[in-house]
Amino acid sequence: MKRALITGVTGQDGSYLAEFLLEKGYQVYGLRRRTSTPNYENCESFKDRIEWLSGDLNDLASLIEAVRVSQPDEVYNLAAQSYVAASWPQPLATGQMTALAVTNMLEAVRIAKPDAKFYQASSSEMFGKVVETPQKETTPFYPRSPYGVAKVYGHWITVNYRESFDMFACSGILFNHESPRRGVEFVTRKVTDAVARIKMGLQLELRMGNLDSLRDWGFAGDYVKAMWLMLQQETPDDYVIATGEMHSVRELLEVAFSHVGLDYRNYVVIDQAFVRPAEVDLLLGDCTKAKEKLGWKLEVGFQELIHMMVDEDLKRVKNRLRASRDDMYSLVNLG
Ligand code: NDP
Ligand code: GDR
Repeated sequence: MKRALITGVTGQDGSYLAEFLLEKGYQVYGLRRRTSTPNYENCESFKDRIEWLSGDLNDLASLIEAVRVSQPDEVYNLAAQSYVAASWPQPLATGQMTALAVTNMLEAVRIAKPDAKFYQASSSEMFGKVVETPQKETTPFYPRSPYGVAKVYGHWITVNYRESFDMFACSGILFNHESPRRGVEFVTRKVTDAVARIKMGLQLELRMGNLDSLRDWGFAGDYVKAMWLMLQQETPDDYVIATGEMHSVRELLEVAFSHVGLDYRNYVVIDQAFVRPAEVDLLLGDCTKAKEKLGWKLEVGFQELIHMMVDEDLKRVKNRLRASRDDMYSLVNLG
């Protein structure tokens, strides 16, 4: 039985990856930091099948212990401060969690299980300002946020450990990928959650930032398969994972609102609070290398993805409404 250690397992990607590896018969170890209230929501249906380890990216001792205990064949380093907008007000915390912590994780592997294969969650945010489109593995980086700068560090330290210590370390340069498990502050989920709440009469408007930015949005379930494929190769390498299609935030609004018969123009209000100090105007990836070398392929397209997210949010909102109505009835009956 193969063993995998995942950091960031409670997040969007970590939960899809854990599910995927469990289905493949892996023993999955999930590293989670202490939180004052449990946040297993993304892992709810399979959390009893994961071996949970306690640790924090900023605490090297806890990472060494996690690697020592799990003795993994594969390590997926997904944990990070992953919200770009939060990286301006928290540049140092972002630097610690998204940049330096990668060195912590690489050191833990080098010390406790040097032959483990290592995956680093790099990002299309490293490309930042447009230098070349579509963006591929050889496109120069020009990050536009403290988050993007931190990810560039994480990328290069992974390459450096591969070249310095002969470690099997790969960096996946993934473009935006979304799902019903996406955090609600990211733009796709913010929109689909609002669509559901507006449809059910719980929200009147949606406050947004830059509607003109263009992104290459794919489905997280497809992207975690690419992470795994990278670690199944004979030699470690870096790969871009993307759909090769780009859509504006405005288009996202159109697709999401029209799915429930609404016109976004009646609800969206532009709010400067959501406009960033420096924007990444467009991201469009070329994943020819991943298709040819990994045999990776995309299964869910943009429209299908947004419809899936709206449908899931509608279900969630309706369930919550039903539960609070039931609570109210039982209170009335008790009275
Ligand atoms: P999420 O924000 O959903 O998940 C981040 C995870 O990191 C959470 O499990 C979080 O734990 C954990 N984490 C954060 N800080 C620490 C810490 N100090 N110690 C231990 N764990 C910590 O991100 P995604 O799943 O969307 O992304 C996964 C990775 O991929 C991230 O590194 C992200 O930057 C990168 N990436 C994501 C892309 C995307 O479009 N989704 C694209 C390219 C790269 P907790 O639940 O406790 O907060
Ligand atoms: P991004 O994702 O910054 O690309 O990073 P996000 O969904 O936050 O923003 C995408 C684009 O939408 C614009 N936008 C808004 N964004 C948010 N969150 N809220 C708004 O109200 C809003 N209005 C417009 C943004 O300006 C931006 O242009 C994601 C993260 O998952 C990173 O961790 C990952 O590395 C990259 O994708 C690839």
